[in-house]
Amino acid sequence: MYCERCGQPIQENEPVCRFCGAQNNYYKPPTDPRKKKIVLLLVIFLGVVILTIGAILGWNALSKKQDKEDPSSSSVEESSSVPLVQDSSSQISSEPEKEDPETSEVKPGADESSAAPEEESSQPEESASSIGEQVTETSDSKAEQESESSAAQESEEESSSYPAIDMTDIVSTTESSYLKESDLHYPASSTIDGDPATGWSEDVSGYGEGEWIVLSFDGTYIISGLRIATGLQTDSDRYFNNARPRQILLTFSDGSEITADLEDRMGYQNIEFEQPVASNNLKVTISAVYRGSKYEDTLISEIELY
Ligand SMILES: [Ca+2]
Repeated sequence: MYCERCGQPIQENEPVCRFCGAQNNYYKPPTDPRKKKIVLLLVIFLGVVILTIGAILGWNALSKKQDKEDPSSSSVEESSSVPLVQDSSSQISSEPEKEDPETSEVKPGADESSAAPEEESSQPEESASSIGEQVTETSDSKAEQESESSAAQESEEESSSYPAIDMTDIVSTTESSYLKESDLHYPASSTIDGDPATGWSEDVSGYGEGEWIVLSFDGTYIISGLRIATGLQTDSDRYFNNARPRQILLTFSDGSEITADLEDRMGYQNIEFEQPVASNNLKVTISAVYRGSKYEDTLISEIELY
């Protein structure tokens, strides 16, 4: 470009001709670089805002379209409010010992369905199948509980259908060993003869821990407890001269066991069971003894079942 007055070459950003001082009619002031930067940032910001709005609108439109196309997504939300699912989580929490890795996943799954409904509707098929599994597991655990409770009921009915034990129901006795001294015998049958002056004495070396007697019945009866007279209760001298059981193990025909600790005194001691037991025999084993001051023979004079 040239000066209109003197014809010398001039630049666009020169306000006047540097040769003649005439005004440059084509003068364009240089743009501020800071303004350029601000404009650029504004453009970028606006672009980001427009893109974000567009993405949100597009996502909502897509979600609505899928909702209309697939009715199962709405049934998922309904399923999540089905009481069965809530039942399953409460049942699980009330029975921690039954909890296994599969059922323990039920609770978090139910939480997710209520906390993130949008995510669920975007994956309707997967969510629906997981709800289906929950319902199936719930019905399984309910069936288990029902069968358990019915088994417990049957067991109770079975127990209550047997009569209470009476001493006349004992038809035979056996023992692991018994003492015979000339004409004096100390068999297990002496524990049920109603005479405290006679009794069963084991006949092994030592104090007879592990020796036992069995009282057999003519059927199955309910035993609620027993009264026992330990040692030989003829008199105080014979009582303390011989050994007395300090602890006995009671074993029933179903294999269940009760351990009973005994006092070291003459007379009857009462052992009442926490739960009555149905059995067709009773095994009494010497677990521990109070030592005799003269002899190593451990005796039981009387046992009464009730
Ligand atoms: Ca006796």
